[in-house]
Amino acid sequence: MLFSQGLIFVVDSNDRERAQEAAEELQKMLQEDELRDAVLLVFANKQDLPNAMAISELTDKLGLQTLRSRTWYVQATCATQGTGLYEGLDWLSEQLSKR
Ligand SMILES: Nc1nc2c(ncn2[C@@H]2O[C@H](COP(=O)(O)OP(=O)(O)OP(=O)(O)O)[C@@H](O)[C@H]2O)c(=O)[nH]1
Ligand SMILES: [Mg+2]
Repeated sequence: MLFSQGLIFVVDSNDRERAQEAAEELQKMLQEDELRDAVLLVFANKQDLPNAMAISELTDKLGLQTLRSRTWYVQATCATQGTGLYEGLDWLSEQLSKR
């Protein structure tokens, strides 16, 4: 069995209607045995849009504060402009190098 060391979860910060669906999908993935030890990087995408959920709101809606023994980080991104992508990957790379 292949165990992943990192999970990158991309969420649309502008899609309030589906934030709950995203949260459920994430929690389901985190229960997978293969992802047991994986660190979690969340790309809070579409942060350029004026009505996008703030990082704190998204963190709350995804239930990240309730995670037990999981290293996680939320990075604000704008995929169309490339903003935040390298910062997030730097964080992930740093976490994996510690292992
Ligand atoms: N403004 C903005 N648009 C983005 C960003 N990232 C992707 N997009 C655009 O979002 C569109 C795709 O929308 P998505 O929400 O990813 O996909 P979807 O078609 O709505 O399908 P779902 O996965 O069901 O939500 C494309 O036009 C992308 O160019 C971003 O950071 N900012
Ligand atoms: Mg969409």
